Amino acid sequence: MPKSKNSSDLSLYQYWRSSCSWRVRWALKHKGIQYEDIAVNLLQNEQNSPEFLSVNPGGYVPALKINDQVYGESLALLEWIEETYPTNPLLPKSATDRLRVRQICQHIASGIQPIQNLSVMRRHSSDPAEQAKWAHHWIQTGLQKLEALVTPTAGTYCYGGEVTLADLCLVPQVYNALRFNVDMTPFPVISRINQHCLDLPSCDASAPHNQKGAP
Ligand SMILES: N[C@@H](CCC(=O)N[C@@H](CS)C(=O)NCC(=O)O)C(=O)O
Repeated sequence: MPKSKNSSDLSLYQYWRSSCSWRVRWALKHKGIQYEDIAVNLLQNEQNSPEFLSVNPGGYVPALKINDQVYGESLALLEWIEETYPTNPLLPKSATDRLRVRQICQHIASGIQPIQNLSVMRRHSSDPAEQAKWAHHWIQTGLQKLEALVTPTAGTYCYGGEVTLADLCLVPQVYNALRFNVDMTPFPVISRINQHCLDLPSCDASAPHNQKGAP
């Protein structure tokens, strides 16, 4: 694996409102890593342009250019960032604690977000109201399970008192929930964690409203 000796080696292809991009932006900010920001406009379908597909055949953001190679998949990128930049750790120390954090991440990144993704909504229906209904349903269902999952482990954050990768997945998913008017009242633990996270400078700096291209 190429070693990134300094932050100038990193360029992040991302979209301001993309929840998966927010995960990676937040990890980079949390660890104080500099990166070049390359905006990919999903509403203009730039993720499917020949130019973007030539760097990331997955056709998704985020993608991270590390020493001239481009890599996709936000959770894989988070793991790489954690391994390469261990200061301000985003995973707990013990293997079973890490397992729980990764379970929360996967619940969101594999179990909720993909079903409400743009391409899936578009495939489901061309009617924006029907798309929104679809996303609302899957996010609400996913958050019900997430509330049960994080309740036993939550402190200030998803897993005790330290920010972990689980929080980096949770907050952008709550952002999507609010976009699709999901009532957060039945999810007090998620809502509390979300609010604590939003108060963190690294979370705010990586939030959609602070990105290039945001209205
Ligand atoms: N599993 C991928 C999913 C990436 C993904 O779904 N990205 C969305 C934005 S959050 C995207 O690029 N959507 C474009 C599309 O659906 O065409 C990851 O975690 O990075």
